[in-house]
Amino acid sequence: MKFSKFTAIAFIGSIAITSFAGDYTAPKEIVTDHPTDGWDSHRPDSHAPIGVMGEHTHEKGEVMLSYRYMYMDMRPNFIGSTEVTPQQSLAAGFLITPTNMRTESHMVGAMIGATDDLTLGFMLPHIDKSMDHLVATGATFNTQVSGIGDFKFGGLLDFWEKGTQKAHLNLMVSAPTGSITDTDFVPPAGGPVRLPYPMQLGSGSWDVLPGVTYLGQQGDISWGAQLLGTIRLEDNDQGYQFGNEMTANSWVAYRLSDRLSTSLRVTGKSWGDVEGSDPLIGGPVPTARPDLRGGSRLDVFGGINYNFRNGFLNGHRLAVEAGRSVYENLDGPQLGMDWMMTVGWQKAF
Ligand SMILES: [Cu+2]
Repeated sequence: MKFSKFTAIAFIGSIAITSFAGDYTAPKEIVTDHPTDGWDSHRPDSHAPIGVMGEHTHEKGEVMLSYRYMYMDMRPNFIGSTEVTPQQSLAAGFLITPTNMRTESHMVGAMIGATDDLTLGFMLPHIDKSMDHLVATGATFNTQVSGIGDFKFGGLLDFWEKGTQKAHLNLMVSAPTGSITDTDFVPPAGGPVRLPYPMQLGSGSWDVLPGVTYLGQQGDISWGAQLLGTIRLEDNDQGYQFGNEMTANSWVAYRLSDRLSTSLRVTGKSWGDVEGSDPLIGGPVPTARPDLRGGSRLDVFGGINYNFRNGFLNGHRLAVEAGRSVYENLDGPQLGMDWMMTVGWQKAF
């Protein structure tokens, strides 16, 4: 997996080059076939970078389907804002430490314009997680889990529009459809045990995801900001709840043509420790400790949106975004986020 990040960069680069090549003969000035005085929903950057969710709304009667592939690579461990080696993580009082975690997610989504001001949204992920460990004896082992995550649904409510700027409220809910009782074979335990908190697929609780999103366009530039919370409404049936979360996204995008835009995004995220505990989650490993789950971090992403404007794929959108963490402060030892990417397809009908 060592050269995966270069694979990602190469992938983005090749999309960019292909797209630039495709647009090379286009006239210098951007000619849009959708002239509008207000918000232009047809430009490539009228959708935020693909790693942002719930960032645009639809007009009454519009339906949009989407698919996102997400990959996240987490390493190394942090104690506070200091990176630590696996040996230093063990020295903090553990017999086992995680060394790397990889999360893959396939997410299908639908959006429906119920009225001109209310868009309904639905998202269901399928998640694969894999975690590598080092034991104090020098042995290593891996655990894996795979399945459906939490189903998210709700509404996006437009409440403000002025010229080419607008804002909406995010009013989503997360249902506990992801498992929180997954097990895998753990060699030091000599058998299958319940996997620790970060390896479970869902929160186990009903959560609300309130937020507010602001968007603007001017000339070839567009920008946006979004504040999103995750509030756990209850303890799950295993006796705990994950920490509440707060995410602040801000981005700017540049429209290179009627089809192609590039973006830069900065995201700050903060999340709490696990409250309560699952009596079946244990072992001398930091991931089993409810008080070593919280943290905050700052991520920076670069992205590309591409809007097919003719031919067989007319109206389809493809987008890719990749980034890495530039600052982390974790209750640790806890694995930090090294890099992640999202590739997405969207089509409105
Ligand atoms: Cu949409």
